[in-house]
Amino acid sequence: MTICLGPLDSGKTLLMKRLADEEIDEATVTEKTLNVETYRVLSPNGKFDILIRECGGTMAPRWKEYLPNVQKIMFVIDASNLCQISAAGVLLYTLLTDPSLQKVRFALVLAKMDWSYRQMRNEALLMLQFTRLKKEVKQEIQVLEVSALTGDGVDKLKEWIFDPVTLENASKHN
Ligand SMILES: Nc1nc2c(ncn2[C@@H]2O[C@H](COP(=O)(O)OP(=O)(O)OP(=O)(O)O)[C@@H](O)[C@H]2O)c(=O)[nH]1
Ligand SMILES: [Mg+2]
Repeated sequence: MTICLGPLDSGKTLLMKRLADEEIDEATVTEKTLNVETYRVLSPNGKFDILIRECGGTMAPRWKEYLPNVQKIMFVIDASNLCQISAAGVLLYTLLTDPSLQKVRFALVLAKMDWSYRQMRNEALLMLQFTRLKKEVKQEIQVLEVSALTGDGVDKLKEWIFDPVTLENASKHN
């Protein structure tokens, strides 16, 4: 199972809608995810699909209930809102140090890149102390930049989600 987590308003729902091939434009509105929402995401070759769950930011204290059987975590951060970064860092660190998540693969998804200026990616990673964090934790963390609004970077994220090697390992575990 792949799960999509991240702080409040970081852009999870719009990104999940984009991954689920829903129509998205400037007028698309999202509701706060107060619970858990499941999305069906089609593989790039269109041959199969998987289900991905989004847990809303408001329920961060209860994320743990949804983590058994999770092989991949997409952790979504709003790259255009650096004020939120420290909260995001605390949530991410809590997940990375959780003993039951040591074998999980992480994608750190910098969302809303259409709103961010170029340098913001580096600033976001700096504020997360990402270089240091990566040395301290066992998990592989792939950094991906996306905009759910424009669709930029979404193909790369799909490649990560449907990476054949990790999917194979995941099916062995089940
Ligand atoms: N410009 C821009 N705005 C975005 C993008 N993704 C999300 N937003 C906006 O950011 C706000 C929050 O987006 P959501 O996707 O609902 O955020 P969320 O992470 O699901 O929030 P919770 O479910 O409350 O945790 C909405 O107003 C979205 O339209 C993006 O890629 N670009
Ligand atoms: Mg949501």
